[in-house]
Amino acid sequence: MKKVITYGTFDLFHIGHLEILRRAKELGDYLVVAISTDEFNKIEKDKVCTIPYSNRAAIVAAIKYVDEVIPEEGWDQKKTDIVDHSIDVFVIGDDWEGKFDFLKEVGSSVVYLPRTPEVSSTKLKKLISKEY
Ligand code: C2G
Repeated sequence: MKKVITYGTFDLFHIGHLEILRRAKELGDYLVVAISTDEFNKIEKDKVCTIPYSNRAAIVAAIKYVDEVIPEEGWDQKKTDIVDHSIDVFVIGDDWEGKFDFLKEVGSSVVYLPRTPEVSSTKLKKLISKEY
């Protein structure tokens, strides 16, 4: 079984998130998604999530491409995740191009996929804030 992992916040879930999960699953048989916790986002990513972790995790877990959801609590867990979950492929959007090549050291291939244009959680937040 070929196992794939990807990481993200997945706040205000949108087509860009769905498309990365769809394409990630195409690269293997089993997809693990590590979702940034509210604390990790706030402290490390300087992002305040609109949607709390529990809801973001439930939404992603319900997606047919996704086989398992785990929390992402820090920048440094990726190598451990890859070893502990016997991951073959690490996938993420190309906005991270080159940033995770070091994961090849623990035997995972590293794939950067083109982002879906024109959509982002930030844009959605701006649209929502204009309406209310
Ligand atoms: N994404 C995409 N197209 C978009 C928006 C996002 O392909 N229009 C992808 C991103 O490249 C990422 C995934 O969707 O692979 C999740 O995006 P975010 O929720 O913004 O995650 P991010 O803040 O990039 O967190 O340790 C890695 C981080 O957790 C990644």
